[in-house]
Amino acid sequence: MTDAPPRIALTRPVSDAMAGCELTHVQRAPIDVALARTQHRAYCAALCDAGLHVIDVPHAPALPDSVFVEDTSVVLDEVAVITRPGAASRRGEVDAVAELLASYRTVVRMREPATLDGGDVLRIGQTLFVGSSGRSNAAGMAQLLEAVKPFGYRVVPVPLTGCLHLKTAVTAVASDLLLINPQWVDRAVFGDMRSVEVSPDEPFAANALLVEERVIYPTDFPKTAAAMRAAGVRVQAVDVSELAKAEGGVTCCSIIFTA
Ligand code: CIR
Repeated sequence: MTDAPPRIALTRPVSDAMAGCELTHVQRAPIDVALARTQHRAYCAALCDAGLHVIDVPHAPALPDSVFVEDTSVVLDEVAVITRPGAASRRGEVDAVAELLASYRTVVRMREPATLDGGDVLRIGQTLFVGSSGRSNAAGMAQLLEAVKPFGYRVVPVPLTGCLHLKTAVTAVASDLLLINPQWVDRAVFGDMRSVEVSPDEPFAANALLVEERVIYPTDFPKTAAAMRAAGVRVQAVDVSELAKAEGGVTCCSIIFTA
């Protein structure tokens, strides 16, 4: 019998410059960087607890948003696509991630004029739903399709209003269950998949991280957490309040794949 290949989570430490992060739909509020680091460590511990092997991308103290590694790549079993992030201030984040991913996958890099953030990409089976956000453009989607089509994936652009990324509006919390804010994305895009709606007074609650049969989920959204539990989802709560001030959620802080 051979051992299953390890499941890996790439993460990146909180930057010293995090207070200078990009913000689009969130008002700037003071960020306690020390507390953000403590919360990020607890998040990494939750990933370890789920059985993932956590590997740090080298610290980038001068890149404010570098903790949000998700945006730098789209990693599938067959290929890793390195994005060209929509915010110019974030383009320096990709090289270190590409270098690490090259140990595990063939790496394909997006080129100008493409822009795309990994936070806009929701994979359901062989479909990559991609948010038509302020960060991801048509050239980005075309280059993503070019990279993944040989492996049988399709790319479906998804209109989005009122939030930063597609996965701010919708994530998968089980293989056949979505968590969605219907104010920001049209549920019909996802066909007849079942869904749990966020509580109307918790609009940012649709970003959940499904890992190994559990969902890592912010403590900030108790009503939506209760609705997920009622639907049979195992919820593991983590406090990520300081990361939320930088407009980040729980999917943003890791890149998860099988080695
Ligand atoms: C940004 O605006 O790019 C960061 N402050 C937040 C990125 C969050 N990433 C994500 O949702 N995937």
